[in-house]
Amino acid sequence: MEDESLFTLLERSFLAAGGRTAIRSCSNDVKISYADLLRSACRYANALLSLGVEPGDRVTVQVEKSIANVLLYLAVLKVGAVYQPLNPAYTDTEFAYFVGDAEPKLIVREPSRHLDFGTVATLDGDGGSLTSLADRMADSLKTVPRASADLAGLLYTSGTTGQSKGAMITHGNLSSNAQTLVELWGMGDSDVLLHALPIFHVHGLYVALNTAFLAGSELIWFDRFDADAVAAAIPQATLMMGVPTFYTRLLASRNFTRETCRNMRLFVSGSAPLPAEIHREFSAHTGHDILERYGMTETGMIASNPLQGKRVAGTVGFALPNVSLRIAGTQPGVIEVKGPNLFQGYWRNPVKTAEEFTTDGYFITGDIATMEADGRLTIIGRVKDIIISGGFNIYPKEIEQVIDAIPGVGESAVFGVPHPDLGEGVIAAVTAADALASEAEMIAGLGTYLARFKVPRRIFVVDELPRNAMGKVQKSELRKTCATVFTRGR
Ligand code: MCA
Ligand code: AMP
Repeated sequence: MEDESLFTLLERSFLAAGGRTAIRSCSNDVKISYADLLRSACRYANALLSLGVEPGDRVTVQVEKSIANVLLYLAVLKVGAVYQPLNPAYTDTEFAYFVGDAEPKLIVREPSRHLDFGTVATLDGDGGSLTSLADRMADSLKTVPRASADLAGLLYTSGTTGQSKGAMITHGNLSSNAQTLVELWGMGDSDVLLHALPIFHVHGLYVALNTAFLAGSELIWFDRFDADAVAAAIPQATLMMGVPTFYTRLLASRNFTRETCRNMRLFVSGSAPLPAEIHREFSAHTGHDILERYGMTETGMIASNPLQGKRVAGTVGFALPNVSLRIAGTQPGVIEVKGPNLFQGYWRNPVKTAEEFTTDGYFITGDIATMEADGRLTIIGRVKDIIISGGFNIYPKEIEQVIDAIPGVGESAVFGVPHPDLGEGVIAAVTAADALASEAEMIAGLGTYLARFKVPRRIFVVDELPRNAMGKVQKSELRKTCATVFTRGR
């Protein structure tokens, strides 16, 4: 079998880069060369083998961002297992669902979390049982060969039902998308990528890490995004990838000037719509036109503004070279895509998988767009009921189910409204069937079950939810009523 493992592809560039710096952390003093990255990844891979992890096994990882986490990611690829990253903000209730669904061979969590979920190793920035084990292992290992269609990742994403589904992502998906983006964005070994995104989602994990590693670029590493700290490091960077909130916050940072960006080659934005006014303000402030691109967990990257040529504010550019993209029916319509970037379907969920594909094999994105004659795409909305807040997707249905279980609540509607920092902020409207706790108490209570970023920042009690003639709740009406909740006084 020809080896089509993503690790094998990346290893070639690790070997070529040798002693050059792979990652330099600004969050602590760690600096690691490509040669050391490879050796350490082998140690973690040997540790996984010693814990009984076999090809195809899921490894569930819920830890804070760290370089050790990167080593673990690479190790999972190397042994042919399936990497399942989870947001550390998820509560134990949320975590239990993912573990129950993915049935991992190994769970890796922070030492401070509950560890009674099966075979668990611990990992955090300072070490943990997995690091101790890896330290005792050999620093070489033959990569387990993989076929293009073999799974490399299981990334959970939700739908309108509110139930999260695991998107099965293959080695072929990741290799093709990374190669395409490196080429498209002109990435190379002289690039220095400022990395401040979380690495439990496609953007920070696959788009940023895989491309930088493939190109042999250096990474300037932040465990989390802090606008002032990032602005202070930008003069050392040539490239940055971020969600729109990064750019809004950088513009508000006093440290961020045109001079700060003197060595920068490219700013990339994605995961949520970049407001056209932020794009323009950023251009005026720095002289750089942010390159906006568009993608999904299920598809990797789909479209991008050009490196050379006009980057138009409010548009996501053109389909990537090997991605076939069309608008269903008349314009504006839903974007459908096909290509080597397309996932294999939802984990153990053939019914849901079938629903999301057309009969001729296109994936139905749920994003509504218009396409110009030259192929330029402008996303104008979504048919799916999701909120994107600071680049995190939030599924109203999931939250409504938890709110409806609060004593005294009749029914609820969760929706997003404009938020100056996060793009959209989460709001709930509830009816009272009985005596209700205060807004603050309800918000605090929801945090027991739901990750804090999902919890509505405001909960309004209403007499009844607006409905159309079919009895469907009119969230557009609620959005209109609450449109200025977060922007008032700006
Ligand atoms: C944190 N909080 C949030 C968010 N992040 N609330 C709503 N939306 C958020 N995104 C809440 C916390 O729960 C906490 O609430 C309070 O804000 C402060 O938390 P902190 O961690 O200090 O927040 P922060 O550091 O300011 O984080 C904001 C952030 C971060 C930097 C925008 O959310 C972030 O890095 N977002 C990137 C998301 C991302 O990578 N998306 C890619 C998805 P409390 O005070 O109540 O406890 S991949 C994707 O979409 C596709 C494939 C694509 O195209 O890329
Ligand atoms: P996720 O489920 O986290 O993969 O999020 C994918 C969704 O994020 C897409 O279906 C879009 O709705 C949205 N998205 C990603 N990039 C952009 C963008 N540049 N503009 C508008 N929406 C985007």
